[in-house]
Amino acid sequence: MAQLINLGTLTPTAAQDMRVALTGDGGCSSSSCGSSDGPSDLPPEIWEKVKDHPCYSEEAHHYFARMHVAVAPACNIQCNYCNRKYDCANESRPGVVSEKLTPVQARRKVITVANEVPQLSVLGIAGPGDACYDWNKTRETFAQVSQDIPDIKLCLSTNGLALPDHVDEIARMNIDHVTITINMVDPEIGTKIYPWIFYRNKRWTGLDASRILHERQMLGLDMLTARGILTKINSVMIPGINDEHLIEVNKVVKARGAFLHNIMPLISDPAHGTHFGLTGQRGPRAHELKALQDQLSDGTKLMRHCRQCRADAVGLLGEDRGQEFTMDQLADEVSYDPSRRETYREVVAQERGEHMKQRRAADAVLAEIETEAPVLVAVATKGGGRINQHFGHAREFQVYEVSASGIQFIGHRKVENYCEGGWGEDATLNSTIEALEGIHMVLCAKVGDCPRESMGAAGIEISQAYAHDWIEAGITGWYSATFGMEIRQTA
Ligand code: CLF
Ligand code: SF4
Repeated sequence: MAQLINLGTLTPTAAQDMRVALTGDGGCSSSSCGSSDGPSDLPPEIWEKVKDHPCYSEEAHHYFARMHVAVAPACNIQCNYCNRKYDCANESRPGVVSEKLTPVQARRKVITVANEVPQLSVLGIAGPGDACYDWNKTRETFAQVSQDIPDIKLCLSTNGLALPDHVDEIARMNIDHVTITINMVDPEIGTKIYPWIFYRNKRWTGLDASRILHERQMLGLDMLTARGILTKINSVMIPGINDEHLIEVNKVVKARGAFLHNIMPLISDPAHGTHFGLTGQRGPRAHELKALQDQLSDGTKLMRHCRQCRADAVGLLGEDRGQEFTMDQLADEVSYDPSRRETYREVVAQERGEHMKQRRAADAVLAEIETEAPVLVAVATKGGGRINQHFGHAREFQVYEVSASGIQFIGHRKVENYCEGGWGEDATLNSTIEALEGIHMVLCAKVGDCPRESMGAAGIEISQAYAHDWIEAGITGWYSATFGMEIRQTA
Protein backbone atom coordinates (compact mmCIF):
# COMPACT_ATOMS: atom_id res chain seq x y z
CA MET A 1 0.00 0.00 0.00
CA ALA A 2 1.42 3.35 -0.98
CA GLN A 3 2.25 5.74 1.83
CA LEU A 4 -0.23 8.60 1.87
CA ILE A 5 1.15 12.10 2.01
CA ASN A 6 -0.89 15.19 2.59
CA LEU A 7 -0.27 17.47 -0.38
CA GLY A 8 -1.67 20.38 1.57
CA THR A 9 0.89 20.34 4.36
CA LEU A 10 3.94 18.91 2.64
CA THR A 11 6.88 21.16 1.87
CA PRO A 12 8.82 18.82 -0.40
CA THR A 13 12.35 19.55 -1.49
CA ALA A 14 13.03 16.73 -3.95
CA ALA A 15 11.25 16.02 -7.23
CA GLN A 16 10.38 12.47 -6.18
CA ASP A 17 8.79 13.71 -2.94
CA MET A 18 6.72 16.16 -4.93
CA ARG A 19 5.65 13.46 -7.36
CA VAL A 20 4.55 11.25 -4.47
CA ALA A 21 2.65 14.19 -3.01
CA LEU A 22 0.81 14.74 -6.27
CA THR A 23 -0.05 11.13 -7.04
CA GLY A 24 -0.13 9.41 -3.67
CA ASP A 25 1.81 6.44 -5.07
CA GLY A 26 5.05 7.68 -6.58
CA GLY A 27 3.33 8.70 -9.78
CA CYS A 28 4.27 8.30 -13.38
CA SER A 29 7.67 6.73 -13.78
CA SER A 30 7.74 7.09 -17.55
CA SER A 31 10.23 9.57 -18.92
CA SER A 32 8.28 9.91 -22.16
CA CYS A 33 5.31 11.85 -20.79
CA GLY A 34 6.95 15.23 -20.32
CA SER A 35 4.86 17.28 -22.72
CA SER A 36 2.42 19.76 -21.28
CA ASP A 37 0.48 20.64 -24.39
CA GLY A 38 -2.66 22.55 -23.64
CA PRO A 39 -6.29 21.76 -24.30
CA SER A 40 -7.28 21.99 -27.94
CA ASP A 41 -9.96 24.66 -27.34
CA LEU A 42 -7.44 27.38 -26.39
CA PRO A 43 -4.96 29.21 -28.63
CA PRO A 44 -1.38 28.57 -27.44
CA GLU A 45 -0.78 32.19 -26.35
CA ILE A 46 -3.89 32.12 -24.14
CA TRP A 47 -3.01 28.70 -22.72
CA GLU A 48 0.39 30.12 -21.81
CA LYS A 49 -1.34 32.84 -19.77
CA VAL A 50 -3.79 30.56 -17.96
CA LYS A 51 -2.00 27.25 -17.61
CA ASP A 52 -0.65 28.04 -14.12
CA HIS A 53 -3.60 30.12 -12.93
CA PRO A 54 -5.89 28.07 -10.67
CA CYS A 55 -8.92 30.32 -11.22
CA TYR A 56 -8.61 30.89 -14.97
CA SER A 57 -8.03 27.22 -15.81
CA GLU A 58 -10.01 24.38 -14.28
CA GLU A 59 -7.16 22.06 -15.21
CA ALA A 60 -4.59 24.24 -13.45
CA HIS A 61 -6.57 24.28 -10.22
CA HIS A 62 -5.57 20.68 -9.59
CA TYR A 63 -1.91 21.75 -9.44
CA PHE A 64 -1.47 25.42 -8.61
CA ALA A 65 -2.24 27.65 -5.65
CA ARG A 66 -3.11 31.31 -5.25
CA MET A 67 -2.62 33.57 -2.32
CA HIS A 68 -4.36 36.83 -1.50
CA VAL A 69 -2.94 39.66 0.54
CA ALA A 70 -5.49 41.89 2.24
CA VAL A 71 -3.86 45.26 1.55
CA ALA A 72 -6.79 47.23 0.07
CA PRO A 73 -9.46 47.98 2.70
CA ALA A 74 -11.11 51.08 1.18
CA CYS A 75 -14.16 50.80 -1.08
CA ASN A 76 -16.10 53.28 -3.21
CA ILE A 77 -19.51 51.66 -3.53
CA GLN A 78 -22.09 49.95 -1.35
CA CYS A 79 -23.45 46.55 -2.37
CA ASN A 80 -26.60 45.30 -0.64
CA TYR A 81 -24.87 41.99 0.10
CA CYS A 82 -21.94 43.63 1.89
CA ASN A 83 -21.27 44.62 5.47
CA ARG A 84 -18.05 46.59 5.61
CA LYS A 85 -17.11 44.90 8.87
CA TYR A 86 -16.22 41.96 6.62
CA ASP A 87 -14.20 41.40 3.44
CA CYS A 88 -15.44 42.36 -0.04
CA ALA A 89 -18.09 39.80 -0.92
CA ASN A 90 -17.47 40.23 -4.66
CA GLU A 91 -14.41 37.97 -4.56
CA SER A 92 -14.52 36.60 -1.03
CA ARG A 93 -16.65 34.45 1.22
CA PRO A 94 -19.12 36.71 3.06
CA GLY A 95 -18.82 37.11 6.83
CA VAL A 96 -15.03 36.76 6.98
CA VAL A 97 -12.52 39.26 8.39
CA SER A 98 -8.98 39.10 7.02
CA GLU A 99 -5.76 40.22 8.66
CA LYS A 100 -5.03 43.57 6.98
CA LEU A 101 -1.46 44.15 5.82
CA THR A 102 0.71 47.00 4.66
CA PRO A 103 2.54 46.48 1.34
CA VAL A 104 5.78 45.87 3.27
CA GLN A 105 4.13 43.21 5.42
CA ALA A 106 2.52 41.71 2.33
CA ARG A 107 5.93 41.28 0.67
CA ARG A 108 7.21 39.42 3.73
CA LYS A 109 4.19 37.15 3.71
CA VAL A 110 4.34 36.37 -0.02
CA ILE A 111 8.03 35.46 0.15
CA THR A 112 7.40 33.20 3.15
CA VAL A 113 4.57 31.43 1.37
CA ALA A 114 6.54 31.11 -1.89
CA ASN A 115 9.36 29.41 0.03
CA GLU A 116 7.01 26.97 1.73
CA VAL A 117 4.21 26.34 -0.76
CA PRO A 118 5.77 25.22 -4.06
CA GLN A 119 2.33 25.19 -5.74
CA LEU A 120 2.10 29.00 -5.43
CA SER A 121 1.71 30.63 -8.85
CA VAL A 122 -0.60 33.65 -8.39
CA LEU A 123 -0.70 36.64 -6.08
CA GLY A 124 -4.18 38.17 -5.98
CA ILE A 125 -5.50 41.31 -4.36
CA ALA A 126 -9.19 40.92 -3.70
CA GLY A 127 -9.88 43.46 -1.01
CA PRO A 128 -10.85 43.44 1.74
CA GLY A 129 -12.27 46.54 -0.05
CA ASP A 130 -11.62 47.43 -3.70
CA ALA A 131 -8.17 46.86 -5.22
CA CYS A 132 -8.56 49.68 -7.78
CA TYR A 133 -10.04 52.29 -5.42
CA ASP A 134 -7.25 51.57 -2.91
CA TRP A 135 -4.84 51.67 -5.85
CA ASN A 136 -1.69 53.02 -4.19
CA LYS A 137 -1.52 50.07 -1.81
CA THR A 138 -2.30 47.59 -4.59
CA ARG A 139 0.35 49.05 -6.87
CA GLU A 140 2.97 49.23 -4.13
CA THR A 141 2.38 45.62 -3.10
CA PHE A 142 2.60 44.26 -6.64
CA ALA A 143 5.72 46.34 -7.36
CA GLN A 144 7.51 45.09 -4.24
CA VAL A 145 6.66 41.43 -4.74
CA SER A 146 7.52 41.42 -8.47
CA GLN A 147 11.03 42.59 -7.67
CA ASP A 148 11.65 39.50 -5.53
CA ILE A 149 9.54 36.95 -7.43
CA PRO A 150 9.40 38.08 -11.07
CA ASP A 151 7.53 35.02 -12.34
CA ILE A 152 4.58 35.26 -9.95
CA LYS A 153 1.34 36.06 -11.79
CA LEU A 154 -0.42 39.21 -10.61
CA CYS A 155 -4.19 39.24 -10.39
CA LEU A 156 -6.72 41.69 -9.03
CA SER A 157 -10.41 41.96 -8.41
CA THR A 158 -12.50 45.14 -8.58
CA ASN A 159 -16.04 46.44 -8.66
CA GLY A 160 -14.98 48.39 -11.78
CA LEU A 161 -15.81 51.94 -10.75
CA ALA A 162 -12.18 53.10 -10.47
CA LEU A 163 -10.84 50.58 -12.98
CA PRO A 164 -10.59 52.81 -16.10
CA ASP A 165 -8.30 55.21 -14.20
CA HIS A 166 -5.70 52.47 -13.76
CA VAL A 167 -5.86 50.24 -16.84
CA ASP A 168 -2.75 51.69 -18.45
CA GLU A 169 -0.75 51.13 -15.30
CA ILE A 170 -2.23 47.65 -14.93
CA ALA A 171 -0.95 46.86 -18.42
CA ARG A 172 2.48 48.38 -17.73
CA MET A 173 2.84 46.31 -14.56
CA ASN A 174 2.03 43.05 -16.38
CA ILE A 175 -1.07 42.43 -14.32
CA ASP A 176 -2.44 39.91 -16.75
CA HIS A 177 -5.63 38.86 -14.98
CA VAL A 178 -8.39 41.20 -13.79
CA THR A 179 -11.78 40.30 -12.34
CA ILE A 180 -14.69 42.76 -12.53
CA THR A 181 -17.85 42.06 -10.57
CA ILE A 182 -20.74 42.85 -12.93
CA ASN A 183 -24.17 42.06 -11.56
CA MET A 184 -26.25 43.95 -14.13
CA VAL A 185 -26.13 45.67 -17.49
CA ASP A 186 -29.47 47.39 -16.86
CA PRO A 187 -29.13 50.26 -14.33
CA GLU A 188 -32.78 49.79 -13.26
CA ILE A 189 -31.78 46.40 -11.90
CA GLY A 190 -28.66 47.98 -10.42
CA THR A 191 -30.81 50.18 -8.18
CA LYS A 192 -31.90 47.04 -6.32
CA ILE A 193 -28.29 46.01 -5.68
CA TYR A 194 -26.36 49.27 -5.14
CA PRO A 195 -27.80 51.97 -2.82
CA TRP A 196 -24.94 54.39 -3.50
CA ILE A 197 -21.53 54.91 -5.05
CA PHE A 198 -18.77 57.44 -4.36
CA TYR A 199 -17.41 58.90 -7.59
CA ARG A 200 -15.49 62.09 -8.44
CA ASN A 201 -15.69 63.30 -4.81
CA LYS A 202 -19.46 62.94 -4.68
CA ARG A 203 -21.91 60.37 -3.38
CA TRP A 204 -24.43 59.26 -6.02
CA THR A 205 -27.63 57.31 -5.33
CA GLY A 206 -30.49 55.67 -7.24
CA LEU A 207 -30.46 55.35 -11.02
CA ASP A 208 -27.59 57.83 -11.42
CA ALA A 209 -25.36 55.67 -9.24
CA SER A 210 -26.16 52.49 -11.14
CA ARG A 211 -25.78 54.18 -14.52
CA ILE A 212 -22.33 55.53 -13.67
CA LEU A 213 -21.22 52.18 -12.26
CA HIS A 214 -22.48 50.36 -15.36
CA GLU A 215 -20.76 52.77 -17.76
CA ARG A 216 -17.46 52.55 -15.88
CA GLN A 217 -17.61 48.75 -15.78
CA MET A 218 -18.20 48.58 -19.55
CA LEU A 219 -15.43 51.09 -20.22
CA GLY A 220 -13.00 49.20 -17.99
CA LEU A 221 -13.81 45.89 -19.68
CA ASP A 222 -13.34 47.42 -23.15
CA MET A 223 -10.01 48.92 -22.13
CA LEU A 224 -8.74 45.62 -20.72
CA THR A 225 -9.84 43.73 -23.83
CA ALA A 226 -8.09 46.26 -26.08
CA ARG A 227 -4.85 45.63 -24.17
CA GLY A 228 -5.10 41.83 -24.27
CA ILE A 229 -5.55 41.50 -20.49
CA LEU A 230 -7.63 38.45 -19.57
CA THR A 231 -10.78 39.52 -17.79
CA LYS A 232 -12.98 37.37 -15.63
CA ILE A 233 -16.46 38.57 -14.76
CA ASN A 234 -17.92 37.66 -11.38
CA SER A 235 -21.68 37.94 -11.05
CA VAL A 236 -23.50 37.40 -7.78
CA MET A 237 -26.73 35.50 -8.51
CA ILE A 238 -29.56 37.10 -6.52
CA PRO A 239 -32.86 35.25 -6.97
CA GLY A 240 -35.73 37.51 -8.04
CA ILE A 241 -33.38 40.44 -8.72
CA ASN A 242 -30.80 39.53 -11.35
CA ASP A 243 -30.99 35.74 -11.80
CA GLU A 244 -32.76 35.84 -15.19
CA HIS A 245 -30.94 39.04 -16.15
CA LEU A 246 -27.56 37.29 -15.88
CA ILE A 247 -28.25 35.67 -19.26
CA GLU A 248 -28.15 39.17 -20.76
CA VAL A 249 -25.07 40.05 -18.69
CA ASN A 250 -23.35 36.96 -20.09
CA LYS A 251 -24.14 38.01 -23.68
CA VAL A 252 -22.89 41.56 -23.16
CA VAL A 253 -19.62 40.67 -21.42
CA LYS A 254 -18.91 37.98 -23.97
CA ALA A 255 -19.40 40.47 -26.82
CA ARG A 256 -16.97 42.83 -25.08
CA GLY A 257 -14.24 40.20 -24.85
CA ALA A 258 -14.49 38.75 -21.32
CA PHE A 259 -12.54 35.52 -21.04
CA LEU A 260 -14.46 33.83 -18.24
CA HIS A 261 -17.78 34.28 -16.44
CA ASN A 262 -18.11 33.14 -12.82
CA ILE A 263 -21.64 33.00 -11.40
CA MET A 264 -21.37 33.14 -7.61
CA PRO A 265 -24.37 32.29 -5.42
CA LEU A 266 -25.48 35.06 -3.05
CA ILE A 267 -24.67 33.91 0.48
CA SER A 268 -27.24 35.66 2.62
CA ASP A 269 -27.23 35.30 6.38
CA PRO A 270 -28.95 37.71 8.81
CA ALA A 271 -25.94 37.25 11.13
CA HIS A 272 -23.75 39.03 8.54
CA GLY A 273 -25.81 42.21 9.02
CA THR A 274 -26.09 43.02 5.30
CA HIS A 275 -29.14 44.69 3.75
CA PHE A 276 -30.05 41.48 1.93
CA GLY A 277 -29.39 39.35 5.02
CA LEU A 278 -31.61 41.55 7.19
CA THR A 279 -34.43 41.83 4.66
CA GLY A 280 -34.68 38.10 4.02
CA GLN A 281 -33.29 38.04 0.49
CA ARG A 282 -32.40 34.41 -0.10
CA GLY A 283 -29.49 32.98 -2.08
CA PRO A 284 -30.01 30.51 -4.93
CA ARG A 285 -30.35 26.77 -4.29
CA ALA A 286 -27.71 24.47 -5.76
CA HIS A 287 -30.04 23.27 -8.54
CA GLU A 288 -30.99 26.86 -9.46
CA LEU A 289 -27.33 27.83 -9.77
CA LYS A 290 -26.60 24.78 -11.91
CA ALA A 291 -29.64 25.42 -14.13
CA LEU A 292 -28.41 28.97 -14.82
CA GLN A 293 -24.85 27.78 -15.45
CA ASP A 294 -26.16 25.15 -17.86
CA GLN A 295 -28.10 27.82 -19.76
CA LEU A 296 -24.94 29.91 -20.06
CA SER A 297 -22.61 27.14 -21.09
CA ASP A 298 -22.72 28.25 -24.73
CA GLY A 299 -21.61 31.77 -23.81
CA THR A 300 -18.28 32.98 -22.50
CA LYS A 301 -16.42 30.14 -20.83
CA LEU A 302 -17.93 29.51 -17.44
CA MET A 303 -15.95 29.12 -14.24
CA ARG A 304 -17.46 26.40 -12.08
CA HIS A 305 -14.60 25.75 -9.68
CA CYS A 306 -14.68 29.03 -7.69
CA ARG A 307 -14.53 28.56 -3.91
CA GLN A 308 -15.51 32.14 -2.91
CA CYS A 309 -12.27 32.32 -1.00
CA ARG A 310 -11.10 34.81 1.62
CA ALA A 311 -9.25 38.08 0.95
CA ASP A 312 -6.25 36.47 2.73
CA ALA A 313 -6.62 32.93 1.32
CA VAL A 314 -3.50 30.79 0.80
CA GLY A 315 -3.23 27.44 -0.98
CA LEU A 316 -4.98 25.28 -3.55
CA LEU A 317 -8.54 26.48 -4.15
CA GLY A 318 -10.19 23.77 -2.06
CA GLU A 319 -7.96 24.34 0.96
CA ASP A 320 -7.10 27.37 3.05
CA ARG A 321 -3.71 27.51 4.70
CA GLY A 322 -4.00 31.17 5.68
CA GLN A 323 -3.82 30.42 9.41
CA GLU A 324 -0.30 28.99 8.94
CA PHE A 325 0.95 32.35 7.67
CA THR A 326 -0.44 35.01 10.00
CA MET A 327 1.94 37.92 10.67
CA ASP A 328 2.86 36.73 14.16
CA GLN A 329 4.32 33.55 12.64
CA LEU A 330 6.53 35.24 10.03
CA ALA A 331 10.25 35.96 10.36
CA ASP A 332 11.27 39.63 10.40
CA GLU A 333 13.76 39.16 7.56
CA VAL A 334 12.95 36.93 4.59
CA SER A 335 14.62 36.17 1.28
CA TYR A 336 13.16 34.28 -1.63
CA ASP A 337 14.46 30.81 -2.51
CA PRO A 338 13.10 29.76 -5.93
CA SER A 339 14.24 26.12 -5.80
CA ARG A 340 11.05 24.46 -4.56
CA ARG A 341 8.77 26.26 -6.96
CA GLU A 342 11.07 25.48 -9.88
CA THR A 343 11.30 21.78 -9.06
CA TYR A 344 7.55 21.57 -8.58
CA ARG A 345 6.93 23.08 -12.01
CA GLU A 346 9.11 20.44 -13.65
CA VAL A 347 7.16 17.69 -11.90
CA VAL A 348 3.83 19.23 -12.88
CA ALA A 349 4.90 19.56 -16.53
CA GLN A 350 5.34 15.78 -16.64
CA GLU A 351 2.21 15.01 -14.67
CA ARG A 352 -0.12 17.20 -16.65
CA GLY A 353 1.20 15.86 -19.97
CA GLU A 354 0.08 12.43 -18.84
CA HIS A 355 -3.15 13.88 -17.44
CA MET A 356 -4.05 15.44 -20.82
CA LYS A 357 -3.53 12.10 -22.54
CA GLN A 358 -5.76 10.39 -20.01
CA ARG A 359 -8.49 12.99 -20.51
CA ARG A 360 -8.49 12.45 -24.26
CA ALA A 361 -8.52 8.66 -23.79
CA ALA A 362 -11.48 8.96 -21.40
CA ASP A 363 -13.44 11.06 -23.93
CA ALA A 364 -12.79 8.49 -26.66
CA VAL A 365 -14.07 5.63 -24.48
CA LEU A 366 -17.18 7.51 -23.38
CA ALA A 367 -18.05 8.51 -26.94
CA GLU A 368 -18.69 4.83 -27.66
CA ILE A 369 -21.36 4.55 -24.97
CA GLU A 370 -24.73 5.07 -26.59
CA THR A 371 -27.67 5.30 -24.31
CA GLU A 372 -27.15 6.36 -20.73
CA ALA A 373 -28.26 9.70 -19.34
CA PRO A 374 -25.77 11.93 -17.48
CA VAL A 375 -24.94 10.92 -13.92
CA LEU A 376 -23.11 12.81 -11.19
CA VAL A 377 -19.91 11.42 -9.69
CA ALA A 378 -18.24 12.96 -6.61
CA VAL A 379 -14.50 12.59 -6.15
CA ALA A 380 -12.33 12.93 -3.02
CA THR A 381 -9.05 14.53 -4.07
CA LYS A 382 -6.15 16.38 -2.46
CA GLY A 383 -5.15 17.78 -5.85
CA GLY A 384 -2.89 16.60 -8.63
CA GLY A 385 -5.89 15.46 -10.71
CA ARG A 386 -6.04 12.13 -8.85
CA ILE A 387 -8.53 10.22 -6.71
CA ASN A 388 -6.20 10.39 -3.75
CA GLN A 389 -8.10 11.29 -0.58
CA HIS A 390 -9.80 9.15 2.05
CA PHE A 391 -13.57 9.58 2.24
CA GLY A 392 -13.32 10.49 5.91
CA HIS A 393 -10.69 13.20 5.36
CA ALA A 394 -12.52 15.09 2.62
CA ARG A 395 -13.73 18.63 3.37
CA GLU A 396 -15.21 18.88 -0.08
CA PHE A 397 -15.98 16.60 -3.02
CA GLN A 398 -15.40 17.63 -6.62
CA VAL A 399 -18.46 16.86 -8.73
CA TYR A 400 -18.34 15.68 -12.33
CA GLU A 401 -21.17 15.06 -14.75
CA VAL A 402 -20.43 12.04 -16.93
CA SER A 403 -22.22 10.98 -20.09
CA ALA A 404 -21.39 9.81 -23.61
CA SER A 405 -20.42 13.40 -24.44
CA GLY A 406 -17.61 13.32 -21.90
CA ILE A 407 -16.77 14.29 -18.35
CA GLN A 408 -17.49 17.80 -17.21
CA PHE A 409 -16.47 19.35 -13.91
CA ILE A 410 -19.58 21.06 -12.58
CA GLY A 411 -18.68 22.17 -9.06
CA HIS A 412 -17.96 21.03 -5.57
CA ARG A 413 -19.88 20.13 -2.43
CA LYS A 414 -18.46 21.22 0.91
CA VAL A 415 -18.74 18.80 3.85
CA GLU A 416 -17.35 18.48 7.36
CA ASN A 417 -14.65 15.84 7.42
CA TYR A 418 -16.25 12.68 8.76
CA CYS A 419 -13.17 11.12 10.32
CA GLU A 420 -11.66 13.15 13.19
CA GLY A 421 -8.82 11.43 15.05
CA GLY A 422 -9.62 8.05 13.52
CA TRP A 423 -13.30 8.00 14.55
CA GLY A 424 -16.28 8.67 12.33
CA GLU A 425 -19.21 10.72 13.64
CA ASP A 426 -22.73 9.62 12.70
CA ALA A 427 -24.06 13.19 12.75
CA THR A 428 -21.33 14.30 10.36
CA LEU A 429 -22.03 11.37 8.08
CA ASN A 430 -25.69 12.36 7.92
CA SER A 431 -24.81 15.90 6.90
CA THR A 432 -22.37 14.53 4.28
CA ILE A 433 -25.11 12.34 2.84
CA GLU A 434 -27.36 15.40 2.67
CA ALA A 435 -24.63 17.43 0.94
CA LEU A 436 -24.20 14.66 -1.62
CA GLU A 437 -27.86 14.70 -2.66
CA GLY A 438 -28.23 13.76 -6.35
CA ILE A 439 -24.80 12.10 -6.52
CA HIS A 440 -24.79 8.62 -8.01
CA MET A 441 -21.27 7.48 -7.14
CA VAL A 442 -18.46 8.64 -4.86
CA LEU A 443 -14.88 7.71 -5.77
CA CYS A 444 -12.22 7.97 -3.07
CA ALA A 445 -8.86 6.51 -2.03
CA LYS A 446 -10.25 4.63 0.95
CA VAL A 447 -13.54 4.17 2.79
CA GLY A 448 -14.61 2.09 5.80
CA ASP A 449 -17.47 -0.43 5.89
CA CYS A 450 -19.63 1.68 8.17
CA PRO A 451 -19.87 4.82 6.00
CA ARG A 452 -20.13 2.63 2.87
CA GLU A 453 -23.22 0.89 4.28
CA SER A 454 -24.86 4.12 5.43
CA MET A 455 -24.23 5.76 2.06
CA GLY A 456 -25.59 2.68 0.29
CA ALA A 457 -28.76 2.83 2.39
CA ALA A 458 -29.16 6.45 1.21
CA GLY A 459 -28.78 5.35 -2.43
CA ILE A 460 -25.23 6.66 -2.94
CA GLU A 461 -22.60 4.15 -4.05
CA ILE A 462 -19.00 4.61 -2.97
CA SER A 463 -15.86 2.89 -4.21
CA GLN A 464 -12.12 2.83 -3.51
CA ALA A 465 -11.46 0.64 -6.56
CA TYR A 466 -9.94 3.56 -8.46
CA ALA A 467 -7.68 4.83 -5.67
CA HIS A 468 -4.80 6.99 -7.02
CA ASP A 469 -6.06 6.84 -10.63
CA TRP A 470 -6.48 10.00 -12.63
CA ILE A 471 -9.95 11.37 -11.95
CA GLU A 472 -11.07 10.98 -15.57
CA ALA A 473 -9.68 7.44 -15.84
CA GLY A 474 -11.41 6.39 -12.61
CA ILE A 475 -14.75 7.90 -13.61
CA THR A 476 -14.56 6.36 -17.07
CA GLY A 477 -13.58 2.98 -15.62
CA TRP A 478 -16.55 3.00 -13.27
CA TYR A 479 -19.01 4.35 -15.86
CA SER A 480 -17.94 1.88 -18.52
CA ALA A 481 -18.11 -1.07 -16.13
CA THR A 482 -21.49 0.02 -14.78
CA PHE A 483 -23.08 0.60 -18.15
CA GLY A 484 -21.75 -2.54 -19.80
CA MET A 485 -18.60 -1.38 -21.58
CA GLU A 486 -15.07 -2.61 -21.08
CA ILE A 487 -12.62 0.24 -20.58
CA ARG A 488 -10.16 0.30 -23.41
CA GLN A 489 -6.50 0.04 -22.44
CA THR A 490 -4.65 3.15 -23.51
CA ALA A 491 -0.97 3.59 -24.23
FE1 CLF B 1 -7.68 35.70 -6.36
FE2 CLF B 1 -9.72 36.08 -7.88
FE3 CLF B 1 -7.31 36.31 -8.86
FE4 CLF B 1 -8.28 33.93 -8.23
S1 CLF B 1 -9.66 34.14 -6.36
S2 CLF B 1 -8.19 37.61 -7.33
S3 CLF B 1 -9.06 35.31 -9.83
S4 CLF B 1 -6.25 34.72 -7.68
FE5 CLF B 1 -10.61 32.36 -7.62
FE6 CLF B 1 -11.21 32.67 -5.11
FE7 CLF B 1 -13.16 32.29 -6.86
FE8 CLF B 1 -11.81 34.52 -6.86
S5 CLF B 1 -11.55 30.85 -6.33
S6 CLF B 1 -13.08 33.79 -5.25
S7 CLF B 1 -12.34 33.28 -8.61
FE1 SF4 C 1 -18.42 45.40 -0.16
FE2 SF4 C 1 -16.87 44.64 -2.18
FE3 SF4 C 1 -19.30 45.73 -2.69
FE4 SF4 C 1 -17.27 47.25 -1.73
S1 SF4 C 1 -17.38 46.22 -3.77
S2 SF4 C 1 -19.41 47.23 -1.01
S3 SF4 C 1 -16.22 45.82 -0.33
S4 SF4 C 1 -18.90 43.75 -1.68
